[in-house]
Amino acid sequence: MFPQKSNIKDRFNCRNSAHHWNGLLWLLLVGVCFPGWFLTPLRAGTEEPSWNQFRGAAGSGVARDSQPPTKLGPDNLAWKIKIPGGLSSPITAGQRLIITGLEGESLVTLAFDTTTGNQIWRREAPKVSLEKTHEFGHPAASTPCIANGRVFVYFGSFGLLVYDLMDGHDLWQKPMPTPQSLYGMSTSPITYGDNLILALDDDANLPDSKASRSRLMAIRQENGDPVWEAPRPLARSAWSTPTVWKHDTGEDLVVFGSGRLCGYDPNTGTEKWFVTGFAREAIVQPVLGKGLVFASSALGGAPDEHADPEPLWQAMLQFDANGDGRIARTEITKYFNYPLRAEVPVDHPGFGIPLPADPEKRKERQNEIFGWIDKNHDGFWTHEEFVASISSRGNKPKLVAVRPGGKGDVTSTHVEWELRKCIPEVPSALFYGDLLYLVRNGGLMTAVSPGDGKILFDERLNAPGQYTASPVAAGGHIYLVSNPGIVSVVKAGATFDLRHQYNLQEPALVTPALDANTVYIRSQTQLWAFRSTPPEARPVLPQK
Ligand SMILES: [Ca+2]
Ligand SMILES: [Ca+2]
Repeated sequence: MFPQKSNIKDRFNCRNSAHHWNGLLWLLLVGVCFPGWFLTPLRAGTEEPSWNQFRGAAGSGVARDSQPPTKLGPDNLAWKIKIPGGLSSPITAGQRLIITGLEGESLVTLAFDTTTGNQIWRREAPKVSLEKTHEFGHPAASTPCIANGRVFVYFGSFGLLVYDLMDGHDLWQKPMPTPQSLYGMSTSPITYGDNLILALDDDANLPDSKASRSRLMAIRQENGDPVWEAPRPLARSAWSTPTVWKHDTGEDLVVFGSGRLCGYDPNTGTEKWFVTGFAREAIVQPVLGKGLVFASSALGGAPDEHADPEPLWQAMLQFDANGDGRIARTEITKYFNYPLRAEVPVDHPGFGIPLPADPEKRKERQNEIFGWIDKNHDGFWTHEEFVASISSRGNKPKLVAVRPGGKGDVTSTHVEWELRKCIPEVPSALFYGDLLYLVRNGGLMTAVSPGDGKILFDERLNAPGQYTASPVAAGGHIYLVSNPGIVSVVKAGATFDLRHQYNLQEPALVTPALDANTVYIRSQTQLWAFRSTPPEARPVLPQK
């Protein structure tokens, strides 16, 4: 009942053949005058997916042969449409753009025409109870992916749904138990050959076991049949998306989990190597460049190994009800917590680690947290105890660069270099034009030399606030989006060069998508398409 793969391909080819004839004539006329334009328009209409998964093709965050606008504004806003809420990124293939979201209680997948912004199809996931998510999460946080005319959608609340890219009809679906996750699921499926790869890290244990239910799986894209499944018994909930690493000695599937970066054989799921010493919260996607793989963690967004504990202590003193400069066990109230982010109010869920909603369990957890710092068990947190605890905290922020070819624990053998400051919490790094770029809370952008970890610059974007979206790049420019909704455009290079900023005037937490000439940005309620002038609309310059 479902169209065969070949039919889907035929439909693509028919659609594109006319385009190719027109395009060929056009290229003969125009390409002679402007050879630099040759590649861009041709790729725009081909069936090659342009930004087909989280952070684009191969998860690089980079669109090759692409020239999106370097200034965003009403002049190049091709369209803007109202969309349901969600934290998944837009993805594109040819003329289709896909997003997921939550409309009322319905998990939806929407397809738009990239040229016009018109909706082409809309599908609702079967009704399921929605997974509980932290304020930092969302039931539609995983980015779908596209391969061979199919759209693969993962919702933590349901499992996998697969639709036809052109008309949205059902191809197959695979309900899966919702993993138990501190913030809610956000990992995204990726494509590998004819398979789909999905990492489901989980806080729940296997039956009658202390090992976690976490698993990594490869599934056939055509029909959902399992290819292999690898247990990850040590892994607890995580929010990262795997990366396929092609290197000199083969291919690794790199999976970042709680405290550990692992390399697997992507054809069998056999674990090959791992690096330890990360914080418990694994969020960023592993990034490739210069023959290395990069991954980082920063608990609570503290970017620096030598973070100042004073702002955290000052925040904690809000619990010092009797003003004696100590926090007593009897001063534990509803929001008492181990502080992570001094810049948000104590009643904000981001202030500390996630706490159970159930009052009894919450109290139990808070008492446990109290014990972490009250080392002498006298029933008080003193300033001295607090500072000592923060300073000696393990798993400090770090970014590592790993060489390929290792076996087993390669922490001491294959780590090329480590960086202990300027580490982002949520945004993945970006490798572009031979440099590694980072952006972190507060609007600080860092360029790092990928060969040795040397910091080339660490500069303010003058767009403060938290950063959740990962930076993306095309046409020699890097696009960075702050949670308050400021888009910064920075020229790529070893010297900081902020070129342009645009205020979306509403929060934006989602990694943008790029195609040949457009940057697509999802803000809280809108999807924006900023498009550079197509070459055919530009004035024809006299030939030299
Ligand atoms: Ca007190
Ligand atoms: Ca004490």
